[in-house]
Order: sequence, then structure tokens, then C-alpha cells
Amino acid sequence: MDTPAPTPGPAPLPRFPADFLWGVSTSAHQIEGAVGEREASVWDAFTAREGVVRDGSTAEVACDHVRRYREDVGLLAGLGVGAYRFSVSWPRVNSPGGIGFYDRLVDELCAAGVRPVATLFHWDLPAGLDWLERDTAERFAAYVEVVAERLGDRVERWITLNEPAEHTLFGHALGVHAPGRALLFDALPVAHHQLLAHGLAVRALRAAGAARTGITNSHGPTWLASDDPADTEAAAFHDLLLNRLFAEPVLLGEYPDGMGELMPGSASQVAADLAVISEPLDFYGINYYAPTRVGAPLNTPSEFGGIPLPAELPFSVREITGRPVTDSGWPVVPEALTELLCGFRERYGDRLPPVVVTENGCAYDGLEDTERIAYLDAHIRALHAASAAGVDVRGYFVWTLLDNFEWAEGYTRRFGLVHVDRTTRRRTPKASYHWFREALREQRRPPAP
Ligand code: IFM
Repeated sequence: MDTPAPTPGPAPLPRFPADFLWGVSTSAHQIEGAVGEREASVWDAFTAREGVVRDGSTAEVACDHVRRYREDVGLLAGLGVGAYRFSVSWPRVNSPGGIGFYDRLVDELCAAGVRPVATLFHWDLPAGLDWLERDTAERFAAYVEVVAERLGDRVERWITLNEPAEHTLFGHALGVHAPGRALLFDALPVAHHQLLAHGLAVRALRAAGAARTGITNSHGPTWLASDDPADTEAAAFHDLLLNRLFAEPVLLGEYPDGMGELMPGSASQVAADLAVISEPLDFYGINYYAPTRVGAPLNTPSEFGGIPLPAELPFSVREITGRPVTDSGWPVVPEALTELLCGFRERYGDRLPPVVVTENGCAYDGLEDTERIAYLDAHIRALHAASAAGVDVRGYFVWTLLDNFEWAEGYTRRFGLVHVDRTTRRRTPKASYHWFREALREQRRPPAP
């Protein structure tokens, strides 16, 4: 497959500060492969079930990154990103010699002048563990200690968890992701134990003298279906679940709207846990994809990004019309990123640490991916608008480097700047890769006198 010629993008992007961190993100389970060389994870067990992944695929080989990581670091260096956000697989670290892979990866990144940003948990829990158990949080902290000890001298930033809300909601409340439990509101202990794991991990990282530490949550504005009080109430509930439940314990040291009473343990235990969970952070990671339009329940199942939602939920998701949609069916609404960031700044004021957008991207097919260029261009401008409005934004990471295993969607959604052939795993940079490289080059150019 031939690399397309660079496609001219729209007008030059606005300038960001010289120390702004530009990067791309990936996650272990979605790209690594080499599953036989590590312990099993909940995702291995889940994808072995019939009918849970759209194309029936697994991540057994994925992008074969464990074997091709040098080539992938070459792609990052060629792109000219300052940083690379990857995740460390807990099951791999548990396996003999497993951490050596990350040691080599981090060395390769440093040698290429790309700063490593490590996420410690991106959904691939060791198969024997369970977030319903409190003990998993303590085990997580012990694993984090091992990783920090080995990589702490070179990792630039640490992210404890990736999107605990989605892991709770999709994996434990709705059952469409691993471990495949559909517990609805009985999944709340999973939220609390992940948050506790986050706080314990921050303490373990600091004790190990590690560099800057944060968490990554996925957020997006909740838009009202109408001004009707029933819709307003339903939207507030959606906002609570997606935007507040995982942010406020971390930023404010409290659960929103009395949710603390629903968490496992006595009131004094939950209060003590919140003191751990709210350890001050160096940055707050936000993944943004799209807003959600929400109304009162309709008594019929609705959908969220292609995921069926049960009718028992106290809200329903409505279509956002008049917008282009990506191959995932998500509406393209760049200005909602400005709205989100300004809204967070307004809601949390000085309790909000500097923000890093740790994921933003879209699924489109093809090497001449002009839609992706338009998407990224518009979102980077929206980010700049938030920064101009006073939000302290320090970095932006594109999701993602390589077309990869998109969880329950298998390989049917291509989010990469680089195309990966499903049979040969050959990498081919797309037009968006060339566009992003030029945009980064422009950012590095000294400003005109
Ligand atoms: O692929 C995922 C990633 O693992 C977490 N954030 C959203 C991405 C796109 O769905």
C-alpha cells in the first residue's frame, strides 16, 4: 500500500506555547499482541466468548507491537511528537521478564527524543482479579511500586487510570466490555475501588520519587434534549455519572450528590478513602470525543455510541442531528471541547490542576483521511479557544498512532494516524499523519519577529 502524498490542510493552526506537550496515545491491550508471553487479562477471557466482539476478533496479535516497537517508535520520531502516551499491561508485568519490554520501549523512546507518558491501567486487569474486591486496589498499588521502581527514572508523566467511568459502566454495569458483568447500579463498588486504587497509586508513585502524576477521565458536555423538567433531571443524572462521579472525589475529596452513601464500607471508611483519593495531582487528563444529548427515559432501549442502553436507566440518549458523524456514529462537535474545558474551569476553579487532553480522535477508513484532518484541525482550534479563555491546558494527545483493536468493535473502527494491514501488520502513514507532522513542525518554527 502506498503512502498518500501530503494533503494540504486548512489554514495554519493557532500557536501554542513552546513547552506545550504534543503527543499520541495508545493502550497495551489494543496494540501489543504477544498474549502468550504474559498472564491472561479479563479481556482475553471476555473475547473468548461467542458474539461479544463485532467482528469476532481478539487482540491476540493486534498490531504486533511487542515485536515491532522499534518501528513504531520510528513512526513517532518521524511524526515529531514531543511525547508518547502508552499503557503498561499489569498482566505482562506479572509475568517473568514482562517489565523488560517497557524498559526497552522507554529506552527507545528516550533515545528518539520522545518523552514517555505511562498509563498504569487501561482496562486489562489480570484475569484473577476483580474490581468488586477492595483488595484489588491494594494489589494495584503494589504493582505500581514495581513499575515506578523500574521506569521512574525516565517516565515524564504518570497516569494512574484510564477512563474508570467507561470501565465501570461498559464492563461492569452494562456488560458490553470485559469482564462482561451487567450489574447496573450494583457496579458502584467498582467505581470506588478504582478511585481508591488511583489514590494509593499516587502515594506509591510519590514515595518512589516519580515525576508528575495525574489521572485520565473521559468527559463530554451533556446537552439537554429539551427544557422540560423531566429531561433536565435526566440530563443532570447523566452529567453526574459521566462528568462528576470520577472527577469530584479526585478534585474535591467528596462524592457528588450523596453518592458516597452508595459506596462500599462504613461512612468513616469512605471518608478515609476519599482522603487518599484526593491526593493533589500535577495534572488532570481529559479524553474528549463528543457531547451527549440526554432526555428522560423513553421506555425503549436507546444507544450510546453504538452501545445499547437498557430501558431501566433513568435517562435516554438522543441523537445529535445536523452534524457529521464518524465511523463510530459519534457526532463531530469540536466547540463542545471548548465548552467542556471552560465548564470544568468554571465548576472546579483552582481545584482543577493543569489539564492535558490525553485523547481526542475519530474513526474513519482509508489512507486519504481528510475527515480525520478536519476533525483534528477543528478540535485543536477548539482547544486553543479554551486556553485563550483562561483554561490552563498543557498538552494534547491524538488517539491514536495505529489502527488497532477497538474493544467490542474489534478491528472495524480505524482510529490510527497510521494504517495497519490486518494480515501483514504493515504500517502505512495516512494523510493525517503527514498533516499532523507538518502542523507540529509549524508549531516548532520560531515565531516571526
Ligand atoms: O479506543 C478507546 C480507548 O481505549 C479509550 N478511549 C476511547 C478510545 C476510542 O473509543
